[in-house]
Amino acid sequence: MKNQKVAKILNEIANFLEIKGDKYRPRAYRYAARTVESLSRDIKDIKKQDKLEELPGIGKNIAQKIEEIIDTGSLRYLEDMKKELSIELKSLLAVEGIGPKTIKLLYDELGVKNLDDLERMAKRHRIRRLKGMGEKTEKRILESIEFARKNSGRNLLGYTLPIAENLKNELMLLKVVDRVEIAGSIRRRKETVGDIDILVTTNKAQEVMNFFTSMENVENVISKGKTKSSVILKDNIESDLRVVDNKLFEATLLYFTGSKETNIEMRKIAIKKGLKLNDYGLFKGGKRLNLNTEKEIFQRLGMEFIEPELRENRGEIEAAMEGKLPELIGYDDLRGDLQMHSQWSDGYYSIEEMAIAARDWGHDYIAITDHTGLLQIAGGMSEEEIMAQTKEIEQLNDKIDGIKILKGIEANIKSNGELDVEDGILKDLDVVMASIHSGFRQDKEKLTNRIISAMENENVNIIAHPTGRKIQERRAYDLDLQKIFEVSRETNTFLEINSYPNRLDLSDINVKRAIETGCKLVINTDSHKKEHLKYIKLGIATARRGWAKKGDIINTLPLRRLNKLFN
Ligand code: DGT
Ligand code: CA
Ligand code: CA
Ligand code: ZN
Repeated sequence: MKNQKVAKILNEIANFLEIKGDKYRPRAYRYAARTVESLSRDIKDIKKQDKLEELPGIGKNIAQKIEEIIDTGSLRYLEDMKKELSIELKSLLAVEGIGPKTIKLLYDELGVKNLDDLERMAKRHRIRRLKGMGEKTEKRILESIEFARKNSGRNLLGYTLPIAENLKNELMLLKVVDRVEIAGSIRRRKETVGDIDILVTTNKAQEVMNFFTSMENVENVISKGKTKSSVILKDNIESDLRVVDNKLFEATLLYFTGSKETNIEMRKIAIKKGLKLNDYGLFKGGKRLNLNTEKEIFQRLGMEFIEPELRENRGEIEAAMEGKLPELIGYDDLRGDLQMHSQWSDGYYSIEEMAIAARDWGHDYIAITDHTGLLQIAGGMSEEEIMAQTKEIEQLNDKIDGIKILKGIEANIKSNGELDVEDGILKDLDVVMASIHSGFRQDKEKLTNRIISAMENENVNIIAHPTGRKIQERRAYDLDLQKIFEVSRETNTFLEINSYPNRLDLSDINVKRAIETGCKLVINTDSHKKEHLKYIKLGIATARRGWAKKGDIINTLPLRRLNKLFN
């Protein structure tokens, strides 16, 4: 977490410097950020050993800034720059097609500081007149402002969950604390979350509040009360802590897990049964019923237990009333991971290192799916390299016990729908993934047909990150998804749930639609480092939020049956 945070701050400095018109330093900070991001060791340890300056791209000046970030959780230099410019960089960057250079132009020429300014200027057609902008760009900016508004201020689940779990662990260590649970959108595993909601039971509320508001990771205390406190963490996210009676714990947990919409529907059902539901439990005629678990409360309302991931008022209440909820895929049900990268393209580790890490994680099989020729920036492999890699994998399979490495590839779907690797090579591989990495802006029909052509290639097994969206960064390509789901089912080409924190692609809603169409899906991490293998949990969470059962996901199968499916 520390490494990521340091890298984030260094990148932010680069952005601000760029807006100030600095020519060279932005590049230096970005380079340093990349160095920190790709470290396999904790930056704190490197600092302790006084070896920061030995890292590539990190000189005395940047090393001092990193030390300040590690020591204090923030950086004076950046805070000053933020005050000086008062530009809402994060939300502006969330607008599609806008980078630091454009923000500088918009600020210098039109005084744009935030999304409202941007929208006003676009509507007045002031943007199209700027150098290098044009009518099309202006239109695209207007279209994606809503997207940016919706996203700014929210945090990726994948980066917030570990912070929340750390808080939970720290609170559990307190002797006076009995039970701790993360609630809210994190418990529901929503892809982005607004804050970290935590619930505890204790008979020493004051002591817990004192601890919570003075933890090392607290930047700012917003409020401190007997049963409720809120703080801003140094990770730049708010956390709310609520203390309840032991007996009320699960009733309150039910309420604080939400979603708000689900809560409202459940309250209506209670009313229909002559009961009242609130954050203290279920009441009849003013008297609290002695129901102390979520399960008991659901049961008394005539419903099946609804897993937190389903509580979004998307039909789960009706299904629970009718006893028709699916039995969701479990967090331990996967046997393998079919997308990851090695040093053969843009991964950080050798195939052997990835395989051993995956085995230790508990997988029975993995596929190594490096990029191919067209993707030069990601070190795409030539056909000779693909064949050489195949040999290496065969040797490793003889050498390493306890995991089977499948020979895979992530081929590019070219703008005409063909792949950038010959069929003669693809047919000898175990797993062929195809995906779009360029030409995102084609029209809906072209993009849809590109993916369909790839699915119709009999060598292709999986379409990776099918919609190309990046949360808070890039909208999905314009696709006729329903058609893609149908062809996926007919051709037995499996769509991926990519588990990477900013992808989660297919999304929960699209997973549900795909399954309703009869598609089978695959959950992969797209790991570029062994440290990414853990993101598989996010993919599983997305599958669960999309109502997926174990049988809907092909990598729950043992290898023999999986291979049959691919042939
Ligand atoms: P977030 O933080 O925006 O990602 O979403 P949540 O769902 O975590 O929302 P949050 O933190 O505002 O509140 C936590 C839970 O508390 C929410 O999921 C349901 C419950 N809650 C909050 N406000 C209301 C409300 O006005 N009515 C009802 N019925 N429940 C509420
Ligand atoms: Ca929340
Ligand atoms: Ca909250
Ligand atoms: Zn990819």
